[in-house]
Amino acid sequence: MSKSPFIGDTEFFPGIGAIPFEGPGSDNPLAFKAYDAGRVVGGKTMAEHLRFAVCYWHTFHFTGLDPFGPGTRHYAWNDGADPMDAARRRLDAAFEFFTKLGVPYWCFHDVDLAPEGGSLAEYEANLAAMVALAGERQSETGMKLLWGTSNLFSNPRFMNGGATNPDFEVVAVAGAHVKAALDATVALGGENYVFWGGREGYASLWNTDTKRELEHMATFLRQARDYGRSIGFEGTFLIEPKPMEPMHHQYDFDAQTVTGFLRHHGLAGDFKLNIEANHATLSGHTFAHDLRMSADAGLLGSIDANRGNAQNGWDTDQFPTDMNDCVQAMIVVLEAGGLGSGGLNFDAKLRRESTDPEDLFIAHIGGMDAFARGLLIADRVVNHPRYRNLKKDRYASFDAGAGAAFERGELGLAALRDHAAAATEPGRISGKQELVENLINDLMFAEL
Ligand code: XUL
Ligand code: CO
Repeated sequence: MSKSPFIGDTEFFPGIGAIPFEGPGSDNPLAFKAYDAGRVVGGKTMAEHLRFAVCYWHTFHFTGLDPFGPGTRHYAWNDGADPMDAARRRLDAAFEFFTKLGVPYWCFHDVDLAPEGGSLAEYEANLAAMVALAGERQSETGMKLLWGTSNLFSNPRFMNGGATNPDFEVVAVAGAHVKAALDATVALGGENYVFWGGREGYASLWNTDTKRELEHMATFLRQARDYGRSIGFEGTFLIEPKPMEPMHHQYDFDAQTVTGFLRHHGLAGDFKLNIEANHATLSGHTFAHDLRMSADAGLLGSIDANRGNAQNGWDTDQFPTDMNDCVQAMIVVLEAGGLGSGGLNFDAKLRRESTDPEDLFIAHIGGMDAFARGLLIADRVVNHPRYRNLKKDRYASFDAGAGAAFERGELGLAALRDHAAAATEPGRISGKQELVENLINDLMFAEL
């Protein structure tokens, strides 16, 4: 592993070194207070549990543009007229950032890494050149790729969708881009491949054949799976649900919708879910709800860690700092047996008003500490007898006798009727919600 404090010729984050773990007593904003990569929790290190990733798009492209004004941050790697030159400088800045922060993984879209250029051939050549360079940077630093993806939503040609575009010519370009992004992901040893269907949905039912578009989506995903497997991709394909924005309605609405779709089309297993906190809340659920539904289906693949703003209705992609969210999320992850080949990718961006170079570090440190604390607290919760027994005891009537026979599907309505007729009126059994809520607060604020 390279010992140099930065990669390439230029240091893009001067004055900031490797972020140390200083523990809860520290008030250094550029140190971890809770994330101690090697600390063992429940038999695995924090690094093994959390598998943090930095995303390329928000971190190295997004300078603060919003619908009311341009970006507010100056990123030196964007300087210069030649887009491939900027791409190479951005890559060096990214690997400097990853290694100083001390995350093991990164994630990218094809067009984050390399400019698209003016033709399909140029797009493929630019991407291949940047992938070769990224491969070198990975071997120099030990960084790994959590997932790759193709951006089928920014280029105006994709305004009506990629895989579900009503024009076959656009579907063909989408296929070419997914092929190139899969090639890139395999070349970089990516452990997963993500589909976020930003424009796979509709703006109006008046002009959309939803039945046909959903069939096209399934066919496209099947072809992507088959191509990926044919070039040696052994990782997990991930669908990232989101209900809306940019479209009025997106087909991958939420975890349960995607689970039903994958099962209906025989794709579950090859495909799992990448749950993003702010997408779950946009669909009217909590982050933990969509994680729980995915885990229950055996399809929890990975997480895009961020948070929304409870007072508005769009995707704000803020860094995750809400401890209730992080604790609940990590409880689901621990109960699911971990994230497998997935990880915690910070699909989060700085606020437009955060303009200091150190803010990128501070934001990620806060997110990593929040999930590290979440892990420590969740580990206590799932091992606490009062928590463990609550659900077990609540369903104990199905463990034996008639309840177990019902679960096996052996009791019809007539048999249920006879059982009820022979029994007395059921008693009221408290749900104990407040008891468990209090327990979680007690465990949250006990010493870590
Ligand atoms: C958009 C979003 C994407 C996906 C990858 O809301 O979350 O960045 O994670 O395309
Ligand atoms: Co995301």
